Amino acid sequence: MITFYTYPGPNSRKAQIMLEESGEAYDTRKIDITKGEQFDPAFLAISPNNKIPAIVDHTPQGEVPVFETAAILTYLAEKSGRLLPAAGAKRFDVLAWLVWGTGSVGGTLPQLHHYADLPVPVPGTVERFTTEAVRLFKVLERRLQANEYICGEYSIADIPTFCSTAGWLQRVKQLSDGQLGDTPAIDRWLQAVAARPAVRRVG
Ligand SMILES: N[C@@H](CCC(=O)N[C@@H](CS)C(=O)NCC(=O)O)C(=O)O
Repeated sequence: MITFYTYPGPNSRKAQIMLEESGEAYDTRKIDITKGEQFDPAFLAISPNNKIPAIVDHTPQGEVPVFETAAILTYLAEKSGRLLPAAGAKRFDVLAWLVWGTGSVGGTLPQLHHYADLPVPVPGTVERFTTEAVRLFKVLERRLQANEYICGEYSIADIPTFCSTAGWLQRVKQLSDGQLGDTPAIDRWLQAVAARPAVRRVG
C-alpha cells in the first residue's frame, strides 16, 4: 500500500495519474498547503523540500518515502514495470524527457502564470517567460510531429508535460501574440493522453 500526500493542483495530478497507471493500491492524505501543513515536521521527514506531491510506500522491507514528481513517477514505473523501458538508450530517452517535462516545462509555466497574473506588471518578466514557453512548445511540437508520444510509445515522459500543456497551451498562445501558431501534433497528443482511462479517472 502506498500513501499519497497531495493537494489539488498540477503537480499532484501528475503523480496521481501515474498511481492510476501503475495499478498500485494507494490511500490519500491531504496536505493543505494554504494552511502551511507542508512545513509540519512529520511531513518534512517525507518531503524535505516542503512540497507536494510525495508518496510513502509501505513495503515488507520498510517504508520508502519519495518526493519530487520525476522521482515518484520513476519509482512507480520501476515498481509496476510499466511506462519505463528497463534498460538501455530508450530508458534514458524517457528519463531525459521526463526531467525536461518536470524541470523545463514544469519550471517555466508556473513562473509565467505568476508574472502574467500580477496586479502590477514587472517589466520584461511576461515577455521573458512567454518566449521560453513558446520555445518549449515548439520543441514539443517538433517531437510530436516525429513521434506518436514523446518517446514513441506512451511513457512516464508524457505525464508531466501533458498536465502542464493541457493547462497552459491556450494561454501561452494568447500571450505570445502569434509567435507559437498552430500546434496540430500537440493537439492530437493532448486528446490521446486525455482519453486514457487512468487520466480520465483522475480528471
Ligand atoms: N519540483 C516539485 C514541485 C512541486 C510543487 O511546486 N508543489 C507545490 C504545489 S503544486 C507546493 O507544494 N507548494 C507548497 C510550497 O511551496 O510551500 C515537483 O516536481 O514535485
